This record gives sequence, structure tokens and C-alpha cells, in this order.
Amino acid sequence: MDKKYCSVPVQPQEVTPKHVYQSRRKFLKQMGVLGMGALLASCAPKLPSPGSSPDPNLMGDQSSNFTDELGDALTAYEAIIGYTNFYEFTTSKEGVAELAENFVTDPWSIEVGGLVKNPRTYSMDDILGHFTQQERIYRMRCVEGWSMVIPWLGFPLHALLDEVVPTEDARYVAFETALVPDQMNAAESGMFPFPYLEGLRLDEAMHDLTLLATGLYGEPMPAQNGAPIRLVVPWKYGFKSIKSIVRINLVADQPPTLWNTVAPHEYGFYANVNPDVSHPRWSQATERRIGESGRRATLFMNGYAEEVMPLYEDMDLDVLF
Ligand SMILES: Nc1nc2c(c(=O)[nH]1)N[C@H]1C(S)=C(S)[C@@H](COP(=O)(O)O)O[C@H]1N2
Ligand SMILES: [Mo]
Repeated sequence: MDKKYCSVPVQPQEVTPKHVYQSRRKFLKQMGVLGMGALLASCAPKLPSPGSSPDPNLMGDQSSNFTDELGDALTAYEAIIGYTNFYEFTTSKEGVAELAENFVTDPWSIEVGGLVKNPRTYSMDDILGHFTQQERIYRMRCVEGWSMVIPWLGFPLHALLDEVVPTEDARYVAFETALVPDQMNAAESGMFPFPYLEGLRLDEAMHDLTLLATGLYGEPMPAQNGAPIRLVVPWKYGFKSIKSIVRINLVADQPPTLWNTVAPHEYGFYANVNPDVSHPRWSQATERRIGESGRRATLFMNGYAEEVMPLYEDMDLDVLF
């Protein structure tokens, strides 16, 4: 196997995501590294260097940390950071790190407002000091038909929404990526109407699986993966997981999103992973797991159906996309 994409062995086992994250949390707590500042200070030298597989000593003796709850191996760190979609820099998936070298992500702040009782602008220090960072191992399924298993660091979006307190009228959450043309060389190419916009229904945003991620593999978020903070919605196609967020707005009506605006017949607002609903130009039945050869079956709701189906009880499955 290509060493670059070599993954740790699959260890099938029955572990719920909650167990995974709690065991990991316990580990981080034992290490005294809950909270990003401490994590970086005390843990950085021991973290897996780019090019290595997860270090069993670092990851603790819970073998679940090498796989997701389905027993699928974590994707190698260098694949996760070396194969990315960040169209403000380039439509190529490789070389994004180099193009994003001058992207300034510190200092950073996120403005949270709209239909909320306590509008607030958070600095990244506020965010990291305030919300306990957890590890969450999630599958990521891009609408293009490739996938990864990524150990994110972050916290559930509902923790932040609970603080700002949505009003009764708030029904959707709108997200916006930074737009800094002098640091993002494709921002003004005219190919896309940036800033990148995304949105969720409020109940989707409040779901415990919905994460604001600030790092991966125990390291701060690389620029190309959406530093310093990005959304991760694991049961939806990857494009919903908007990067480098500067604004979160609670709104009454379904907000415009970039992909739905440029190609509404190809990219729906919901964009739930569904192997039975083809993209107009290709099937969504299978996917290429980065690091594996061949293709594997795509799972309904990307394997999170049990957790998220209650959100869609009243909806026609055909319109889920
Ligand atoms: N701002 C912004 N967010 C974005 C994108 C983008 O081009 N710009 N690409 C999306 C797509 S298509 C995918 S598949 C995921 C990829 O996340 P990753 O590169 O960290 O794997 O980010 C999503 N978030
Ligand atoms: Mo994607």
C-alpha cells in the first residue's frame, strides 16, 4: 500500500460515538490537557508528526481511538491535511497548504448574532477558554464521492447556541466564511460568489453530532482544513462543513448557501448523504475511502441514521438532498 496513505489496521468493534469521545475525554483529562491552550503546551511535542500513524502511547490504550465506531481506520494525518477542498484558494485539492500559508487566522473573531437574546463576538481565546474541546471521530463524505475518517477536536455547536439563546423566531442558522482577497488568491476569480455561505435548520444545528471544530489529530486546525474554526456536520455531504467561520446568524427563513445558489439542481439545502439519490452527473451509491483501493458502499446518512433520522420524520426522503 502507498505509505503516504497508509492507515492503521481496522479493528472492528461495537463502540458508540459517545463511548469513543468519553474515553478520549478521560484520557485528555488524565493528561491535564482539557482546553486548547494546555493541550498545545503540554501535548504538542508528543503529537504524531505529519507522516506518522497515530502513536499508540499518545492515543492511550483505548484501541477505539484508532477507528471510528464502525471499526473503520482513521485516515492518515497527511492525507487529511494534504487533500482538501478550499475553493477560496484553489479548486485543486493539493497544494492548498502552500497557497494558504499567508492566511492570517490569529487573531480571529466570530460574530454571533441575528435572532438571539445575547449577541456576542467571540475571540478564539474566548472560544477555547470557554468550551471544552473534545475529540470526535467522524466520517467525512464529500459529494464528489471520496471519504475520510477524521479525529476532530472541537465542541458541539449547541454549547455556543445555548449561550447566545436563539429567540422564538429563529428557525435556521446561517454561517459565513472569511473573505480576505489579499490572502485568498482565488477569492476574486469570479468563479464563485464568495463569501462561502452555509446553513442548517436550527434543530440540525442543535444536534449533538454537529461540531465546531478547532483542530484535528490533537493539533490546531491547519489553514487548508478551515483554521481556526469550522463546522463539521458528519451526516451531510462535506460542502455543508463550512471552513474559517467569521459569522453565525440566527435567522427566520432558510438562508442562501453557496452551492445551492450556484447549482440548485445539483446541491440541495439539506444535502444529507443518501446513496439512493444520485447527483445529476454521477451515482452516490459508492465512495472511495482515501487510503483504500477500490470503492465501498455509501451509508445512508453517512452511517449516522440512528442518531439523526428523528430530525427528518416529517420529510419525504427524496427531498432530503
Ligand atoms: N469556506 C469553504 N468551506 C468549505 C469548502 C470551501 O471550498 N470553502 N469546501 C467544502 C467541501 S466541498 C468539503 S468536502 C469540505 C472538505 O473539508 P476538508 O478539506 O477539511 O476535508 O469542506 C467544505 N467547506
Ligand atoms: Mo466536498
